[in-house]
Amino acid sequence: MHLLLFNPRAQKAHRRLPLSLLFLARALPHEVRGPTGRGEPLTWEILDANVDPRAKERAEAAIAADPAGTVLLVTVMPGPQLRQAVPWCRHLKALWPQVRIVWGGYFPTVYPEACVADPAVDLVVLGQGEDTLRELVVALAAGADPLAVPGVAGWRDGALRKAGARGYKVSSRYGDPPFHALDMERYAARTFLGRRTFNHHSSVGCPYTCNFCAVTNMFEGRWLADPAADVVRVVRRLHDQHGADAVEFHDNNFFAAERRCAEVARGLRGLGLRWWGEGRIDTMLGWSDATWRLLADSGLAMVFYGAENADQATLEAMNKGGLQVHETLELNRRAAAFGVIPEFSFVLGNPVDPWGDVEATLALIRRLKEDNGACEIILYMYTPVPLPGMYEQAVAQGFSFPRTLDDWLAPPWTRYEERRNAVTPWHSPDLVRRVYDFEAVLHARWPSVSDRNLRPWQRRLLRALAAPRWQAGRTGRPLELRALQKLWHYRRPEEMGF
Ligand code: B12
Repeated sequence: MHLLLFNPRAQKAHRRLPLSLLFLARALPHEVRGPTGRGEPLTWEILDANVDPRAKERAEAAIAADPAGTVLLVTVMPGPQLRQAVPWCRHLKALWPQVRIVWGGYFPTVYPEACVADPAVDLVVLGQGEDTLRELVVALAAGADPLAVPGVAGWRDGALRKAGARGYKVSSRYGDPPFHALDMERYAARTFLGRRTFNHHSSVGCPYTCNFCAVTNMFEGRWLADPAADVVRVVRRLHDQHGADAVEFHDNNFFAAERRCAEVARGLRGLGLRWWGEGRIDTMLGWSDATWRLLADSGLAMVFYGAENADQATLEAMNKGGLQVHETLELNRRAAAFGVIPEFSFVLGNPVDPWGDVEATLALIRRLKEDNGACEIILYMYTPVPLPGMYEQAVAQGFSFPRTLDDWLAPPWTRYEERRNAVTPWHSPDLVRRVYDFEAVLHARWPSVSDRNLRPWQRRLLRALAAPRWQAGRTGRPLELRALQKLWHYRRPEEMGF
């Protein structure tokens, strides 16, 4: 049996290690048993359309060689990956009906029914995939029922059928990622952090249950972290063997435990790395000066924080775990004192009082910039995820999710999960324009450090042109700024990040 672990193309300019697939490969057996009990070798390869323009062709050649003996494993995020995966998998199924196609990752985990209802997808794996995939390939090879494997879902008798739930494990227990399976040179990315940036993921889940976040659907408040020693070992490998000078930790919440982070920082100190991760404002505000200094000394350059909103009632409606608006202001000053850039992400236009929270949040952003011009701002429009809380209010206002993959591919929905467009009944075009006009002025007045295209003189010019608008709070229709941003291919931080 041969497994094709496939990463569909995401957006342009994202050369990041396909960790979902690399991690899955850690748990695969070398051999499986066929229906008669005879052992046969299990082989696998990772094909990544983000770095290899011929990835699809290679997959098709492998399937054509042995359709019944090949399993195509596709990792799917909403947006561009979904747009690629759906027509391609349908095409493959039409050509080679015997090939088995299994999807996993965030999209199938959150919306399994839409996936397995489509004839292009045989099965989906829900949540953490290592154990499930290992047991699934054993079942498939033996001709056993795959829907008896916990963590697998499929379509039976016209309905979604889920096997039992699967527990979660500390990720590093499956071993280190098999970097040898990839051409690592292709992943050494130039970013504002460094010339050779690699990514790692050192924990599973998140201890919080914010009701607007897809991670909650997947992990329901569980957080299992790799021990600091395992994190340091992998990063040192990236540094020593692959020349990393910067690391992005893609964990949902890297900074959830002070002791672990301090230990990681101790282990990274002296390597000359610059690094980035996601954390919570209230958690890190409570950390000692000694830990902050250690983090800064180890090369921590920027931390992504979900500040979400300036309206306290909205934060509560989001189940944001007790975060107070004033803590965002305090953290902004604290991070500045240690030379760490805070990158604040906001979720605007919630169904409770969309105009109220937008105006309050834009005012907060002005204060944050006045206190610390280096802070970075990321703006998203609120889009529901199917979790109790604001989602119910959204449904009451007429919101409903697509039911099929074709619906997901219809124009407003493809952009929906990118959190930019208004397909929600409570986002009026005026509200969306208010936010994006403000954003254009904000990014001209304070161009993001993560954009590596802009030259210093271009930054100066944008800043000077935007200054009168910013000072007067006159952000309506900034056509001249937009034109320059477009001309110079300015990239907003959320286009560069995650
Ligand atoms: C890296 C990343 C990206 C990179 C992708 C790089 C790449 N190589 O493809 C980039 C920057 C391109 C990206 C873009 C976007 N992303 Co993104 N991204 C992430 C991030 C930070 C890490 C993903 C990761 O590698 N995790 C580590 C691996 C090990 O975990 P995993 O992916 O969950 O994989 C495990 C299981 O899911 C499962 N599994 C996964 N795939 C498969 C496949 C098979 C066959 C099987 C059996 C199992 C399986 O097994 C794996 C091992 O246990 C996650 C958040 C996070 N921390 O996970 C968001 C996240 C996945 N992204 C998200 C979104 C929404 C996007 C965007 C659509 C928009 C945006 N603004 O964020 C864009 C567009 C995506 C696209 N399709 O182009 C959401 C998904 C929400 C949802 N409802 O599905 C997440 C969860 C962030 C969030 N909190 O909202 N992203």
